[in-house]
Amino acid sequence: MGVYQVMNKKLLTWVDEIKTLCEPDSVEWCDGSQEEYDRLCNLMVQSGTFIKLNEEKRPGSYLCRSNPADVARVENRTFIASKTKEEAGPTNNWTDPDELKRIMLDLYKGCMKGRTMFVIPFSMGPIGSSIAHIGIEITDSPYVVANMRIMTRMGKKVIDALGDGHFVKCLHSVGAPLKDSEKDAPWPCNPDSKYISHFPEEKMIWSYGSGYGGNALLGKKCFALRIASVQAREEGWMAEHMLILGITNPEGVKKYIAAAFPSACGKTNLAMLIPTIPGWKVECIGDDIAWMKIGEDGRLYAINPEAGFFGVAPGTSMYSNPNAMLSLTKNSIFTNVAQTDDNDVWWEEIDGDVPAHLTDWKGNDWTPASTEKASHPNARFTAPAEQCPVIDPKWEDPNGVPIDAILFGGRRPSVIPLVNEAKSWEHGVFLGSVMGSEKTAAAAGKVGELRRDPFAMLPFCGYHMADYFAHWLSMPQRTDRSKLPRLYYVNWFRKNSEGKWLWPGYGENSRVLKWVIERVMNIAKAVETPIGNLPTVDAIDVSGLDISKEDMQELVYFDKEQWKNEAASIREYYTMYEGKLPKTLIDQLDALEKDLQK
Ligand code: TSX
Ligand code: MN
Repeated sequence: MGVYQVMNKKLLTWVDEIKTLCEPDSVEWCDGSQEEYDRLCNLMVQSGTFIKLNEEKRPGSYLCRSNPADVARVENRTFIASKTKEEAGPTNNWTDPDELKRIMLDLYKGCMKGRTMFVIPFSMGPIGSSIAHIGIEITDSPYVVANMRIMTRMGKKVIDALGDGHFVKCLHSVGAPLKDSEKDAPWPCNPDSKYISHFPEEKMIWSYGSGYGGNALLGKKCFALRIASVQAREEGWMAEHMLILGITNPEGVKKYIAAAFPSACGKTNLAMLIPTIPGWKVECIGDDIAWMKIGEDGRLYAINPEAGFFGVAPGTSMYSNPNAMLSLTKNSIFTNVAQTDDNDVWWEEIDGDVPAHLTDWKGNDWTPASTEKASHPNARFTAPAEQCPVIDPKWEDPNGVPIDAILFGGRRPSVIPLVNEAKSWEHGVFLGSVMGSEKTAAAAGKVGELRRDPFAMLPFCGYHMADYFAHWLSMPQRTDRSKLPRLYYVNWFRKNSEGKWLWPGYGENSRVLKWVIERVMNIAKAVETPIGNLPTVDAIDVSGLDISKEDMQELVYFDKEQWKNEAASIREYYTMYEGKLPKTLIDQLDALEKDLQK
């Protein structure tokens, strides 16, 4: 338990205020120590929230099963409570901030009865970095404390760095007060009432009712994306839903790339990919979020505001992502995965044979004959970034790393080539604004339906998406445009007419990264087309790869007629932004349509 001095008056007042409102049994200031972490994990083992995994197989690690009604981010309960609906824009749920506060203050009243209220000081980004920011999360969930210790820099050192300075107020409650002597649930939450609320003007987050992931670990999506995107716009920097990787060629030249993908495109896999081309190396700075600021030399510098990976477990294997598998061999938390009979973890598509018996994510017996999945499709691992075998030596550099290229991508079985270089910054912003994926699973919407997810920020932009486009477009006014990264659109998911993947993906994507950085170095070939600069058919290094010339031709091909349809679809999509869409983007679309007529 933290026994340390807190001098920040605003912080002390706020903690007092929340204590009076939520009426916890006790208050603990988290110091971030290993002892504190171990103590809380042991308490959760005793209470039935955590299962200690096999110490031989998975040292220092725990399994946790959530309430089946609390398994993912709840987008329809996520609110941007700006002063006006106009500021939140058409892509966000807006609610009047005063109204929302009235409702939530009522919910928060006495909501921590029978529980401990934890105060978590955390830094998003290396402590002391000029790109980093501090938050304080108040929560009644020890699960949140344990996860925040892996996902952020947390504890006393943050209080020391904060001094009298500014912090983002993050309030979280599982919304399940305990009556006298009532036994707690393993995963307390409020199945009836959930609110994930953002107050952009006040830079404040109020979350109620859920203990899961981005609903509860408020540093991640709520702060580092939704609130930070607002701060970034006000202050002239960028808060983006991007991985950051370093790539080194056989001559030892190193470049840094950031990349935005919607969900289910393998962002974490790309962030720590093992190149198949000899002599090339990829190192990981981060797998989810990039904060980027223009440095003194005019270049764009990026930090990973996080300190861990909160990754989707199902699908992760030594084939899809060996470095992720090696990151989670110890000191990790697993939520909603299956449990093996020797007390290790299991999930769909993990390496090896399917065990004859498992305990599934709901705690029930499972055999290969079961009709349900053993792990939940959104089951997660929480693993320290420093455990990644290819973590970049500069991943904690307070100055960040200079970004040479930014990739946008999505799952597009047709139309979109393997890689396409934007003609200019403005053209790249156009490409980012129209990116998206065709649906693969029928969670919501039809399979095959194209869902645009601009910059992969659709659920994460804290203000009007058209204003966000305008902010991107303003970057060349903030520096010499030649110093900005080059922008690319990639697509690992193109299929042939028989529905077979044209590109092998995974480690072979290093061949595309090679073309990208050789374009940056002005040594790779491209042809100018109406949609952007495409690799010539021989420009992508396919040495040692079993791929036909015809498939390669199809991968870098663009079809005029298909693109006329794509342009029409973009025009239709743009109507949702009505009068707010920057004219520059309409000009880009007009120019594309005109070029396609030639
Ligand atoms: O993560 C993926 N990446 C990026 C890797 C760095 N996935 C998995 C997506 C779900 C999270 C991919 N799936 C990728 C990819 O590049 N490509 C594909 C499609 C694909 C799947 C299997 C094969 C090929 C392509 N297998 C064979 O060709 C044998
Ligand atoms: Mn993400």
